[in-house]
Amino acid sequence: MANEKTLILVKPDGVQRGIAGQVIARLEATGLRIAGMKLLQISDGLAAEHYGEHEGKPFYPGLVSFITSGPVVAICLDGPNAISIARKVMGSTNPAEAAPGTVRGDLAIDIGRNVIHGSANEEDAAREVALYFSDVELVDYARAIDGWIVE
Ligand code: D4T
Repeated sequence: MANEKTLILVKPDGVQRGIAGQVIARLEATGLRIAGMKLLQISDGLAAEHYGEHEGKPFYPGLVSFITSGPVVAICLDGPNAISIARKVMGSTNPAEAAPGTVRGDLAIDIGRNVIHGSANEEDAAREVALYFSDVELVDYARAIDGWIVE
């Protein structure tokens, strides 16, 4: 099992709706380890760096104005297959297609207000974790329960 780090954002809608704790609890309950976490306001510059791949698409201006519209909670999760495990908990991008039991399936209805971001692959994860966290903000620690989570 490959150990990975992934970048999660509880988007401004999740913070404003007061469901950030629920979202974090669902991710935390998988057993993935929280390596970094903070509340921040995303600047226009950071939004452009984060969502550069979508520049030029019809939904890009709305995406940038939404992600900069209020604070987000940024989380770095660490563990075996962290990227795909977190994506599974998040559910499909469009909440209308997201399975019940997922964050987007249970807590959202609109693709433009889909509560959570998670890195899509290893390359994006490395880039995004470095965008939001400096080395000293990522804490490497063991948990007494680790042996009950990973064989
Ligand atoms: P993020 O990046 O937020 O985790 O979402 P996904 O990885 O699941 O999906 P994405 O990169 O394709 O889309 C980024 C972001 O744009 C919003 N969006 C997307 C939108 O508002 N309208 C659209 O048509 C699409 C495709 C939702 C997520």
